Amino acid sequence: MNLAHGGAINNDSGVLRVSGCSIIGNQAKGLGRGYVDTGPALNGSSAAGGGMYISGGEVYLVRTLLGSNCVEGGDGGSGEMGHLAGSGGDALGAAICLSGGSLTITNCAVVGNYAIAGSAPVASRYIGYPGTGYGGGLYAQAGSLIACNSTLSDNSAFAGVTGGGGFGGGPSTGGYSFGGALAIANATGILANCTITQNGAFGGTNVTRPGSGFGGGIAITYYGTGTVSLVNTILAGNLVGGTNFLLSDVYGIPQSLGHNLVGITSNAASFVSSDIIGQDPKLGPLQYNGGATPTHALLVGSPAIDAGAPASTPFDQRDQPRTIDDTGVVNRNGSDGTDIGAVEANPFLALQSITMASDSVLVSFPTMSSKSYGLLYKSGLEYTQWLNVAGLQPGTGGIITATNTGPATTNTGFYRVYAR
Ligand SMILES: [Ca+2]
Ligand SMILES: [Ca+2]
Repeated sequence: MNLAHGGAINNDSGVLRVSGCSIIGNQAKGLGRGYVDTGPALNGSSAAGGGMYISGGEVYLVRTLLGSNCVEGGDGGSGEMGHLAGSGGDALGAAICLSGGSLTITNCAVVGNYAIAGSAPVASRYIGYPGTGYGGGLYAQAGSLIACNSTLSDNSAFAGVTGGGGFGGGPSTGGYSFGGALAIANATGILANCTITQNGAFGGTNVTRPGSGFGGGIAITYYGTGTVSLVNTILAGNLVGGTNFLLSDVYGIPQSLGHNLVGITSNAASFVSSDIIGQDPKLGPLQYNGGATPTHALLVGSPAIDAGAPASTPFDQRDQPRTIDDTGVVNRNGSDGTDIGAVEANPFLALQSITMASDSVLVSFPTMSSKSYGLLYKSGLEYTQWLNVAGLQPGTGGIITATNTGPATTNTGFYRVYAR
């Protein structure tokens, strides 16, 4: 098969625990084919798991960033007249391909990964078929997947392109792709308190018949028997592309365990009354908002705030406290004040950490996006004035850090933060 498996890690048995790591910029690439002047053309090979391939055992990822990994199917070759052109190889799971065993992801970010299926030759005489892209972030072919307090953002699944054939072969169709963030085939998936946004599934280009993308966020492939269950999860702002670019968050029918926020779905009936359908989750940009991995903070007015079910963990993706019941927001749909998604908004102003870096002092605190924050400092508690340092900084919805330059050489220092 010449199947390329696992750009960085390949796990087929045993227990693997990965904590506090970055799995970045790895690649699994299938073999591409060129011209064959006698006999049939050759197919490009498939590739699986740009960052990690799991065929068995138990894998636990904690506080780990999976970023900019790529899985790429090989291009099909062309051959002499009278033979079909070769087909492009499939691309299976840009960050991780799970084909057996179990994968548990906690407090992780799966961001900026891309699956690119192989192309059929552009100038072939007879039809070659482009490869299919599965899972711009994760592809769960088989086995069991659990993701909790994690962000899947900016991942893309691209189908193979084809130029079609001449001489009666006719133009074939551009390829298909499934699941910009996550594709599920025969696996069982459970997503709890995850944020899945800004992912895309894109069909392959073709002059006359472009392919299609299915499920910009999550796709449950039509030929599989897999299921995915969602609770307290944001699934919004994802895209599919082919002939047109459209917002599309889920393809197939997920199982709702309640309290999800889903943007665009053609299967709204599969959701339950505590789910929020068709609303903008009001997310901040992907960035470090405290913690080991990047997140999308909740902006003020987000319908995800205080709309979740009681959480299964006492912390969010950033290891910040959960649940925080915002006294200024009425709890929705029977929520206890837990937020939907990977991040718990914190409206209560308090210093979170004070650390020294060279001669400066770094002071961190939680913020809301509607306010600006200032830092006050004095070197002793008596007979000195509070000094304004670091200027006013806009809140982001996450943890921000103000820098007091210079005073780390003094023995004592006191800090207060204020909002306005
Ligand atoms: Ca809350
Ligand atoms: Ca509340």
